[in-house]
Amino acid sequence: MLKTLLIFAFLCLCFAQSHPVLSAQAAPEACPRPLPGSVVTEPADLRSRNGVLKVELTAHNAKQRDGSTRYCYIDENGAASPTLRVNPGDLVILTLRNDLTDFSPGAATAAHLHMDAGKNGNSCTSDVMTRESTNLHFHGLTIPPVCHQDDVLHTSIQPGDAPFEYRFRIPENEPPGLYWYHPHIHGFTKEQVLGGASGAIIVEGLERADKAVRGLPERVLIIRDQDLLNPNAPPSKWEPVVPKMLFDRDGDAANTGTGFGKPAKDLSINFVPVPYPDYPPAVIEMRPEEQQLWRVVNASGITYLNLEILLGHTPQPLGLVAMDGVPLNENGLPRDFVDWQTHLGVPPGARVEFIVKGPPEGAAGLLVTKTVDTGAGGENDPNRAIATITVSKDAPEPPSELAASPQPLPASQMPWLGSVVPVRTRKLYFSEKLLDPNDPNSATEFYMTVEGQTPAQFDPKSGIPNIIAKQGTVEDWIIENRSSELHAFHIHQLHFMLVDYRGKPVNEPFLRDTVNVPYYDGKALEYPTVRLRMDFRDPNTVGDFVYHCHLLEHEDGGMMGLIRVEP
Ligand SMILES: [Cu+2]
Repeated sequence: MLKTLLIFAFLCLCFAQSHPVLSAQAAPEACPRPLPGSVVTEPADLRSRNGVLKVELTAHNAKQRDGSTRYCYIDENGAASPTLRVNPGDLVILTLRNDLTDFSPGAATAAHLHMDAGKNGNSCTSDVMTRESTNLHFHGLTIPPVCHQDDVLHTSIQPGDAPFEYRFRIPENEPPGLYWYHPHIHGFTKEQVLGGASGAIIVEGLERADKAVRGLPERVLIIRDQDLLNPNAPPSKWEPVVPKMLFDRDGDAANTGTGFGKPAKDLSINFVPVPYPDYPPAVIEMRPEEQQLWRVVNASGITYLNLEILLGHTPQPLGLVAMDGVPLNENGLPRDFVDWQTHLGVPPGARVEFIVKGPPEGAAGLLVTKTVDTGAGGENDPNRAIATITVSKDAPEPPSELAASPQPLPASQMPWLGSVVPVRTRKLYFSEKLLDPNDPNSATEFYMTVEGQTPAQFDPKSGIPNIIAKQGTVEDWIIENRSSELHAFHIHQLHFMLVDYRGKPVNEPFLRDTVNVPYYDGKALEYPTVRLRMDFRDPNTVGDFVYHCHLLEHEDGGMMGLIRVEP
């Protein structure tokens, strides 16, 4: 009898394997997500061993009943969007397999086109960028912009291509902190990132740079955005004002200027959705008055965050220690430096790492994002809850904890960026143009232009750099915003220092890789600007790479430029 059963089981297995329909039915749901109101859990941690982090990721997507498409990275153990934990000097060997499907109407034709176009089968030079192409950008890391490392200009992996190997070394001098990975296929980045294609990278050792975080339990929180689950719902009755619902030129809910109303996108925290209009908060469990390090990525496609933790109506102190992957005391501020704030603005793409103290026993906190004024042409980012912070003595601890008595990080060998004289100053500007100037609802073209050049949407095929810089130098870039909405300037491969904001010196004593450029209000005599000190000293910055707005519909729409750093 047993033998018969075994044979039967074997037959079933063979049958299932040769009949994709059957095996598909048995397959688990692709890109599953927690329900609204769920407890926030940490992504799985993948740690390097003996100086090597080996990981196999597959990019999946799945069409939902509501018409949206989810994207996810699944590793060889089945974990979704794992956190890659590396030390400076480690070798990363990451293979990426593309299992994406183009679910758009007319997809079959597009698929055939790409199979012809991508015939050379070389993911380094395929140049084919379609809805089902993918690749990876390692946001914030100073690694070379070349194929198999951090090239996004030509590297494109198609479904059916052999698994593609990324192989790079984390620089010995990479500052410890929070970085992230996401696809960067020109024209289709927004769709994949909104769908959930992103994950965290941690360069270990923040506790070596800043004593204040030693021994703290740490949490990785990835805040993503996605299309509204309830786009037609009226705002919740508790909202004090019901603003007029307008749409911006991208088709998203426009900035109402009230802090209320329909947001452009829903948010999620570690994939727990917090949908409009009631924003049922996710749940973060802590022990009473426990201190933790929260490492937050704004992995949104277009949503600005302005994070605050409320206890009752009182904003709680947030102890900022690192931004965009760089400790705030990188430039020699005290070894235990903490910048205590009550709210933290985080543009799309940026990261903040801060100390949080849990509410006292019997109380609950609320993690919220406060409204961000994105300008008359910007999207609506209203006030809304993200997660309640509940406390109990036996709340589970996060799986990772920073070392309690590490070797202090040696001081940086490089002179501080703020004290280096720039070799030149360049001016670049963000602008937008309606295709039909008489029709405010016509499509928008997005530009990022070097002053003196003709505004043009980024053309990945052109290969002609907009800027040529020399490795070993430092330059000042003035970024101007001639449009009526906020943009987030980001450059690959390097960090910069914010020198002036709106023409006023700020000389921030720390570094960023993503910064807000304030919008033009239509009245001021001059367009608003920021001045950035750009650091091309590292040999890893040699090559061709991009700078762009990190609001992904702007980036996909052409608000991007090409820089060549010559050796
Ligand atoms: Cu933008």
